[in-house]
Amino acid sequence: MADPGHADVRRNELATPWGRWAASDCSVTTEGVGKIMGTGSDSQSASQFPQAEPSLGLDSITTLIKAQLSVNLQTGELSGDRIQSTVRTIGDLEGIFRDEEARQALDPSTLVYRVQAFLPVEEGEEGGLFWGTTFLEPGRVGDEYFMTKGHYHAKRARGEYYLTLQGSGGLILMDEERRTTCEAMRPRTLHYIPAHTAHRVANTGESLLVFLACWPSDAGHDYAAVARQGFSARLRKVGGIPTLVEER
Ligand code: S6P
Ligand code: ZN
Repeated sequence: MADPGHADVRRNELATPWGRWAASDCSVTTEGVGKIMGTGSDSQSASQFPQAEPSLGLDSITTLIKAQLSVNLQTGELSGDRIQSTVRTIGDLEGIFRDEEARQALDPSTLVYRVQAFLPVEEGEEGGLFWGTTFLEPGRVGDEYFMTKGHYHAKRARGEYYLTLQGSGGLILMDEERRTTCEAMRPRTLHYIPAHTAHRVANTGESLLVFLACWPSDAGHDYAAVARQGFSARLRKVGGIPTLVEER
């Protein structure tokens, strides 16, 4: 079974326009955080970074800041204060998929994804960080996988991290020159979304795709730019295989 305490950083699976990231392959541990927060009786002082112990089970992490957040690391579910929930159904996603007729043929109440976002400071405030979980259902509209709307950050000079918990999918990235690439998502892949980059996720599997995200509180979301022109490529099922197909 997957060790929930480690997150792999692998950007060498698919080509990216950001050469400096292509060679990285390292890991981030969350076990130290769990140990400090979880037991309370640990003899190590907070200033010592605890050694990772692969045997240590970690089900959730909890913040110590004023607004409380708990993250269930098995399911991705957030609980605590200041959590905002958003739901997107097939009926909400007009103009997002390539095959609008196929979208209209589906029940508009079909759930495509929901997002929980922990907003410990006001949206737009400089210097804070938001944390969220996206739960993206499996399914297709025509040959295109269920996916998020996709956005640039309103402040273009803002990046983001995604960490996959469950399922499989593709993180579709498009820079401001409209060059689109895709990174494979699977449990424990960590994805760095550079500034100035539109991002959306497609679920290419048969089960729920769950990923965590962390982004600056003043980033904002620009959906309009994506709605106007879309991405320059779409993730479609071609010959049974998820394929990034350029738009003509
Ligand atoms: C926020 C972050 C995610 C998305 C979520 C839904 O910056 O990228 O939390 O909001 O995955 O996607 P979208 O494109 O509908 O906001
Ligand atoms: Zn974002």
